[in-house]
Amino acid sequence: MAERFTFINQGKGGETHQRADGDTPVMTTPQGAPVADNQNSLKGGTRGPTLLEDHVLREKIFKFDHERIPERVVHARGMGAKGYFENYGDLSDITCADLFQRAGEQTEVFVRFSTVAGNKGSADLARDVRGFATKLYTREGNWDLVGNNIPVFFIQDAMKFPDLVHAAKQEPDRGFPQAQTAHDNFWDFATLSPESVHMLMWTMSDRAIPRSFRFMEGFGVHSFRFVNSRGESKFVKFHWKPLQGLQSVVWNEALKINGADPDFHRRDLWDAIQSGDYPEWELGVQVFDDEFADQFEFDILDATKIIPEEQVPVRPIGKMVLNRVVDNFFAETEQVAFCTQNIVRGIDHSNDPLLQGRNFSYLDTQLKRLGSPNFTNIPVNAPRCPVHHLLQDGHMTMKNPTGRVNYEPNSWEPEAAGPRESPETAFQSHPTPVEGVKERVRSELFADHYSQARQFYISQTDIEKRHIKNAFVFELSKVERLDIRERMVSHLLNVDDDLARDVGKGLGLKEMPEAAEAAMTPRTDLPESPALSIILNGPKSFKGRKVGVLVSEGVDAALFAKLKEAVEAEGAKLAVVAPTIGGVKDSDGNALAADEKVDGGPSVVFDAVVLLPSEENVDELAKDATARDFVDDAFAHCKFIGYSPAASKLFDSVGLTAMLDDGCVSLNGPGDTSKFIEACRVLRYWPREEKVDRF
Ligand code: HDE
Repeated sequence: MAERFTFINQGKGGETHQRADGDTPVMTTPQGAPVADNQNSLKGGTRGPTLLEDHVLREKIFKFDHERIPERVVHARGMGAKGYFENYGDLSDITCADLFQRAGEQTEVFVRFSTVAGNKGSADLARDVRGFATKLYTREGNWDLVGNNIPVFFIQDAMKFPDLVHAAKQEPDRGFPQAQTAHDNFWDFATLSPESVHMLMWTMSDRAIPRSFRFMEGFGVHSFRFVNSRGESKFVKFHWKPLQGLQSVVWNEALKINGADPDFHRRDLWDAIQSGDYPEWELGVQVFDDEFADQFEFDILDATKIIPEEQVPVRPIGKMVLNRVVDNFFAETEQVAFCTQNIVRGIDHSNDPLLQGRNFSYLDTQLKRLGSPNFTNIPVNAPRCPVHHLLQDGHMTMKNPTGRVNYEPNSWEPEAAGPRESPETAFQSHPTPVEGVKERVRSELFADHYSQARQFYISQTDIEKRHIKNAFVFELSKVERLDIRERMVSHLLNVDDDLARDVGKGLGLKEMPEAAEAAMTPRTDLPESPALSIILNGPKSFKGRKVGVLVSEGVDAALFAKLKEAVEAEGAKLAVVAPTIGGVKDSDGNALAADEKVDGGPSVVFDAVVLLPSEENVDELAKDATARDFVDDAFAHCKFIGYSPAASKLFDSVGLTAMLDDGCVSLNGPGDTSKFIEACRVLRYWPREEKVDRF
């Protein structure tokens, strides 16, 4: 404990002060002077004025006044975690990056997941892109792979980024809406920038409402380069694939989770790691040469395009395991400074104009946020390898450089001369030829804005297509201007006719608009890519998921015990939801502790639910509106529902008795519990959706 509050051991004579009563440390001022009274300020008389002389008070308030730093201009809300990357094998044929040379070698990692548009205090389940930023502390310097959970982006050129972000965030006059794109400014900008249509398909899909950070993919988005020790280079795209499988929530659920638990994603990651259920992602690469790049249908420098995995397979090259939470949220998650420019020998940038712009922006923003070019000395940002340079001074210099030499070349004797260049082991830009006239242009190859949007759409299952349509209708229904709504439908006509018509119908358009004018005729011959569907890439088991069990006094002890056993055998978790947080007595008279009171643990925060009321107390439970919501929502969100015979009264209370389907599994005896958990492996009972989703 003492260490938690001990900031810097001062070295000579700097032992922590100890209190006479044992091992609690003495509280000091930031200057190290012991504090006598942390409750009362210094006053001139018992009821007199506080004295300006009170340096203890002034310093305490001063530190407090300066606790906040500017929040990130985008990706303000995030959650960090620590772990390692383990390399699968020798990749020296394609890259000399040190971390990819030796099988089994581990490299320390820091990850920050985030939402993009909302402020730091916004809710986790916003419909939004998720940031997936990784810092790998390699032996040859930090490599930051600053990606998202969606493999394409809204815009093609960094020049458009401030406008995109302004349009997406709160409208400037009113300061709302918070953390959502369902407003006029965003859709106005997006529909005037047809390059965003592909990304809009992704953000209107369930990718934008992940169930957890643990169940989403990450993408480096841009094409990068791998370079081997012979100086040969190939292009590469990076993918993080969750070994937990993909999973998202449904939109109505997301809206409710935001109220029930705005920290849903943060808490999920924290709880999983703290309970030893460490999330893992495989790092995969799509490697391709210049010849492929030249014959590919689209420009590989265009961040609004993917290379389908079916065309260039993703080769797994290692695994990341997150096995530690942060020690301190501010020190690590807030102060971590990702910079796309942080790359290492063996990896290089490409000419993607978005990436080129990012390489300026990230370093610049860190200076604004962290206040000093010495942010590389903050522990979470400091390389783990030796650092020797002759750069110096500035705000918050943390090291005491010794010696006389701060320039190079110099002719001092080797021990005093300081660091020297090392071309053999250094990062070298791949010598790609550059030619052309200076001009503000966009490559013509970037002009196809619809073909891959269509490919994404046709690759989805019917359920996912329905969700995409519903999302467009929801978002555009919040847009006040009819012409903006129509403009979006005019773009959708270039993507898929059915999609456009259903969205038009959902918006109640009297007439369909003309299709938007396209710079290049959209292609309709791109094949489906199953890798783009979430449902087709779901988990193999129910591991890592959570079952909420609604109980009342007298809950069947044997059934509950069997259920718990089956849930835990699957590697899932069980939470008891009871009328009071004091829990209930089971049928054997034993106390069963509650994890949640029923209104604090609605069914939206669980992957599946079980209703275990007792015959004697079910009527009481059925009178409670939140207990009824628990059942009604679980059914509406297509969750698997296990239930004991007494639960029929709960179904009656919400008018569902006649609608029960195969997703509702009756637990008549202890043997049925494993059957229920097996059913849960597909996560949702989707056939129900058509019956409950009318608009
Ligand atoms: Fe970022 N982005 N971005 N971005 N971005 C930031 O850097 C920027 C883009 C991404 O958890 C900022 O430290 C520009 C694409 C993530 O700390 C800022 C452009 C992708 C994070 C910035 C882009 C990203 C950021 C804000 C267009 C996916 C969170 C605070 C040229 C490949 C990192 C900060 C974290 C954060 C600029 C586009 C991912 C302002 C100019 C494309 C995951 O520098």
